[in-house]
Amino acid sequence: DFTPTRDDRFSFGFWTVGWQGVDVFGGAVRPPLDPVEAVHRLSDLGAWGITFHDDDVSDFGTSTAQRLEQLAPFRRALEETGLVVPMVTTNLFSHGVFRDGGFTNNDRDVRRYAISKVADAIDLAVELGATTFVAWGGREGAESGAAKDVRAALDRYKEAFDLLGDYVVEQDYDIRFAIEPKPNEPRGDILLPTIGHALAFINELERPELVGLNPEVGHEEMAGLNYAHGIAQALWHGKLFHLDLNGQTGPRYDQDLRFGAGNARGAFWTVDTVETGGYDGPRHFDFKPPRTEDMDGVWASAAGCMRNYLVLKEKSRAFRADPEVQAALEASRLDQLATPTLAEGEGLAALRAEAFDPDEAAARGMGFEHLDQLALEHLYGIR
Ligand code: GLT
Ligand code: MN
Ligand code: MN
Repeated sequence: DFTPTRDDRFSFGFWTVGWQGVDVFGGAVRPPLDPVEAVHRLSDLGAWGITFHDDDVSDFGTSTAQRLEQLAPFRRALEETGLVVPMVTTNLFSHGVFRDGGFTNNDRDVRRYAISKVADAIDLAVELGATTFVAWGGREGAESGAAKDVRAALDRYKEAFDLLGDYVVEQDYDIRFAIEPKPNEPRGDILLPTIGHALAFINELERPELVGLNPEVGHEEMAGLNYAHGIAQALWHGKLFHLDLNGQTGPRYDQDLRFGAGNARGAFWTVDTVETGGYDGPRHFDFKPPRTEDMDGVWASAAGCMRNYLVLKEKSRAFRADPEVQAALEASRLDQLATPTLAEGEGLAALRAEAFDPDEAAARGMGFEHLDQLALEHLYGIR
């Protein structure tokens, strides 16, 4: 069956099940959720971990010492259930002080405050055993052209990560940063809008080895991009440190549907890539149970994320194990793609001396339609 266990390493942001349904057009529709209850409910559903922002679990502006004191019941719940905290992040977007962002705010005093807030949250993260620190720069951006000098803002963005990278090395902390791209919302245009932009940015940092990605399904799809391809490239660069799984239906506002809803075909290839591509981090869900739901609906939505993942994992396994699929993969020459273009010891001269008939090659079909039909039949449940 598709019952999650700890071995599946499913984790949830506290802000997901804790979201009260506040949106641009209306206020809260659900009561506040106690983090202690979240731990117990998620544990009962079969989750393995819970993640949070500094301000999710204690008030904005609280010192790390006070936060740790306030977190005592939460930590007791973790001990009772065995749930872990694999990732922690900072809220640099809710308070009005971050109206123009944190690390790239035009105001220098705000940037200095933002960096120190993140340093505090890193201390807290390490104290709770987290090894990944997510950085979603949702307010780093602009609505208009002259408002932001993008090159200066990227200098400041780099300055912040360089400083915080030095900090974790000096403290000998076992934690890495994972940047979460998003193209827009809440800003008109957000800096580091996609996986590709963020990868290029990381290569300009002083300690690139400490910084990777936390790509979210919906955020890449908002930009019209293929999430499975995006995380495959991040894996190729050794940069898939963490991920945010959820659902989205094409380029529109950030829907944060439960995983498997929205673009179901995309979800199939996402799971296939996560399971076969060498990713070994948490399967982390970042969704928002729709505002239509009461708390029963919230837990149904959370359970659905995990169940859909496990269903798609089984479908991916069955697809890969199907002899007809294996024959179709070979007919589509996936094995050739995996073979280097040059043989050992060969150089360009060998290629140039080769007799090749382009017309013969041009007559070959690739067989992808048959291959994809098999994939869809597995997804549709008839194979
Ligand atoms: C916020 C955002 C998410 C980010 C979270 C981490 S908070 O809910 O919409 O995509 O992952 O800061
Ligand atoms: Mn996210
Ligand atoms: Mn989102």
